[in-house]
Amino acid sequence: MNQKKGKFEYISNFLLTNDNFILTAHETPDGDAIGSESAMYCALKAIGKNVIVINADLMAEKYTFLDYNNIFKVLDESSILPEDIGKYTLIILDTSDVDNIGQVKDIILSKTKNHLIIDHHESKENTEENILIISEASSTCEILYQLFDYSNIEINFNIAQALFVGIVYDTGSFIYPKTSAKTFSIAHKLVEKGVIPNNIYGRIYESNSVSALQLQSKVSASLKLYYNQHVAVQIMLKETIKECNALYEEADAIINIPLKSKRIKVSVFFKENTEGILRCSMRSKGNIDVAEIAQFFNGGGHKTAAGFKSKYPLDEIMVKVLKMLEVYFI
Ligand SMILES: [Mn+2]
Repeated sequence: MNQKKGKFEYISNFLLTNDNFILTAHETPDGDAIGSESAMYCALKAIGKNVIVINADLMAEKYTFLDYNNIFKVLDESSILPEDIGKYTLIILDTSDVDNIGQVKDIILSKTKNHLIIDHHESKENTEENILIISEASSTCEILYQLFDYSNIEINFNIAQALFVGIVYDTGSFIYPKTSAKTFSIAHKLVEKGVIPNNIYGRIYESNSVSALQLQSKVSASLKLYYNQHVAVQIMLKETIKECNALYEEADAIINIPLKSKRIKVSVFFKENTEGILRCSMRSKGNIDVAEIAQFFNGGGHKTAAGFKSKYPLDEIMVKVLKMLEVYFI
């Protein structure tokens, strides 16, 4: 607890006493990643700081309402970085693994003065003051609320709305395992700031494109069941994304569908992005630790939600992952 307080103090003091910040988050940024960046941007601007937001990937259309000032940038060859980038601090949000920030690692992290990490994914014990990881927090947004509160940064409506999106997204609307009394108490305070939960629901869950619906239908058709119907496997190839004229990130919720069946204990989703890079995402119920499997393949996550980038071809990695799950079902 004291160590946590020490880190809040260090990071809070760091934010107040430094002037130039670049914010980033993990590749294919989700609701918590975008919510964290948006909230941190607004908070730092409110205390007079210079802030840039740059991600490796484009955000899904449904989150663009959180880009209040139209400042979110995607890093590419034509990106114009500040000449004095050596005076900036990179703040990495919602991942503690610098290999998850895509090109930002090589193009930005290597040039900035220093960096901070704020995250809630399981990770190795760390004592560095610039790394704040609270793995019991439901979301990075939940940590940011506490950090702003600690730093006496006023939570205005825009900050509240961004934080609420991150919390709703990462808790699956207040139902995933890390949803705690603290999560609800923070959500309560955000709603008091004017956030309308039903409005957020509509924006996050009722704003998908028709392409996303078609993609879901094709991916669902790939469903195969293993281990006496306890494990569901779905596959999305890059051709499928193209056929549907959809975006890679529009597939992010498909993994949750199989778990709606009582019998399914693990949902595995092998998905290629449009460049053909293969990722394996896993979700589980109860005591099945998919983070352990993800870590074995150099990925990470939480006990019931984890993933990794595969360096093996699809057929090979599928066999390996199923083999590792076998112990739970024999
Ligand atoms: Mn998160």
